[in-house]
Amino acid sequence: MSEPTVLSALEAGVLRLTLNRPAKLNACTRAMLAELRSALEAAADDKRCRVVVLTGAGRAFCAGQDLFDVDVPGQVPDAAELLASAYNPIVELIGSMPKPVLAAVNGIAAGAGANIALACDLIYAGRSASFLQAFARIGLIPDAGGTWQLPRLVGAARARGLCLFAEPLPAEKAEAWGLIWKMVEDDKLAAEVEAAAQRLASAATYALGLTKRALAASSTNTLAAQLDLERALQERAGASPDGREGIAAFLEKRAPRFSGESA
Ligand code: T3D
Repeated sequence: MSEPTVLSALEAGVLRLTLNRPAKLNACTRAMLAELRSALEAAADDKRCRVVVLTGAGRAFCAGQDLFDVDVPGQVPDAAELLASAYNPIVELIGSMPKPVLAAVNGIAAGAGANIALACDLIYAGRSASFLQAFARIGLIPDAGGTWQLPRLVGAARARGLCLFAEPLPAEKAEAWGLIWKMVEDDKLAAEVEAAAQRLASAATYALGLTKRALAASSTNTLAAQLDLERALQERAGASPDGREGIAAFLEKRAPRFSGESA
């Protein structure tokens, strides 16, 4: 049997998903996208999983769509179908995942690979990593949410430059521009992400999921609508076991023991 193109390991609340085609810089085949999608779907419903970490095997995070993975040699794939059936659901699953999703960008993240990383809640990158909106190089437009994420993360001017010039943005500059949460030295990346994942795996998972929802809604809501949404979500967080535990622990001057359970 061939090796899975997505490695999956769940330990102490942390699900690690590793894109696993290192010789091809983890370029996405349809098989890999299907494995990633089903792993994310399972993670969303799995109470044992409280954090997801997505990374790549070898020297790259992901080089985007595997440009050799075509049904008919010499023909371009049906991009609309590929996006609708594979990339878009993955980006939406990451966004709607009721728990944090961390990207550990261990090398280049190109094309849709960059934009899958940008869909994650917290993006850590090694110093040698870079982010490349490669699409213009091959006559395509940025997809997998790139045109939505980039202006919001780095502003319109930088988004245009990244997309139109299609040059790699080094991790250090990505951090300075606010594209990612943190750049760390390459040899510290795994440990840094592990520590963050463990910390989040013992946090109030339900409230973190609701926080993701509130932040996502803010880009289209009015202030009044957002205040309403915060009120509704806070009611649910406050009534949840972790909401009660958090306040009890504060009053009792002890560390909280969060279960991650929903209301
Ligand atoms: O119609 C649609 O497809 C719609 C969907 C679009 C979504 C997309 O993601 S489009 C964008 C696709 N990605 C790219 O255009 C990036 C292509 N890759 C590169 O430009 C370069 O590989 C990198 C800049 C990422 C890294 O360069 P370098 O010099 O470090 O590595 P390399 O030598 O180019 O690549 C190493 C191997 O990985 C090589 O294989 P080989 O020759 O050793 O057998 C190369 O062919 C393979 N590889 C890298 N990227 C891809 C790939 N193979 C297939 N597809 C790739 N995207």
